[in-house]
Amino acid sequence: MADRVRVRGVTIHRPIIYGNTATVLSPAERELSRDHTHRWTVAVRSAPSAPDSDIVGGADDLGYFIKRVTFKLHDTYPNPTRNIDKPPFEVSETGWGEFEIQIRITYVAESGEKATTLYHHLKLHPWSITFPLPNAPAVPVEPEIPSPENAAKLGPVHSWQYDEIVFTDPFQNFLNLLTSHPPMPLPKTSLNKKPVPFHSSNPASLEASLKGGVPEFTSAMEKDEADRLEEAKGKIIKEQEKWRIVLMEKEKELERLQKLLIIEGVILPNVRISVSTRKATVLRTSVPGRPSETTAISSVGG
Ligand code: SLL
Repeated sequence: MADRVRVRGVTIHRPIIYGNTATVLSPAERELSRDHTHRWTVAVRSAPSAPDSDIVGGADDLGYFIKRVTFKLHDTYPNPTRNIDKPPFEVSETGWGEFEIQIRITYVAESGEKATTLYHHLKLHPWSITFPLPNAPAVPVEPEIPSPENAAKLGPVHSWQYDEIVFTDPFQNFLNLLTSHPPMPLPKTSLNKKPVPFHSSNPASLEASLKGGVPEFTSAMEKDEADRLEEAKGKIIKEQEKWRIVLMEKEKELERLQKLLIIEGVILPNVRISVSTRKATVLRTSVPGRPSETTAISSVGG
């Protein structure tokens, strides 16, 4: 019974990745499989990759705490809800289009934890720069969907997201289960010089990923991401300061022009004969070097 006691104040997490790889079907395969153009695998895996493996992530078996992963595919697939009850938690298919996949992770019964739902946009087509890079024109550098021949040359497409499943106040027995399966730590840096998984927030990673190779998650990525966030924050503060000054100048300018309008007597037809116009006349006569305007104002005001 003591096992069913929650350990208050404790959080414990497990790093995972979820996402997909995709490759272009060969011309012969494309002949055979109707309109299908790609073979893809969507998966939930442990974050570190096994040494010398071409598989992204998956060094640890997650079956000790995950009971089932349900992948909800597009309705154009037969039996779109795919339940996977043992590792590897993945679905491989062929198809022609990208779509959103709902991924539902159910934990082992003794965890007493509610299921987690994640979403992944199945990516078939190579990453391209379709967003503005600093100092670059905001136009696509390459077509969004290359020909199958060109896509094949670029190699497999990878789209993976790192995440951490956090358990708060876990049951004692579940905590024991988790601590008896420590996750393999991420390597500090990429062991086989594999490029980091591409993310649009980090254009440099696109360049790296275009060199080919299998991406691998490393703990250095976390630091890099933190550095990028810090740098972005600094840029935003600078921009804010710049625009604050511009705003202040514009407000001063507005005030000046408003005064001028009053002086010119054109601010509102009914203002022309109002007291403010007379006041403006007084004001304007004190402005040196513009005597002709003073005359004009006087005649309006009068
Ligand atoms: C699109 N909104 O139009 C998306 C839908 C659906 C992709 C993509 C099914 C393959 C099959 C398949 O590839 N669906 O017919 O078995 O791009």
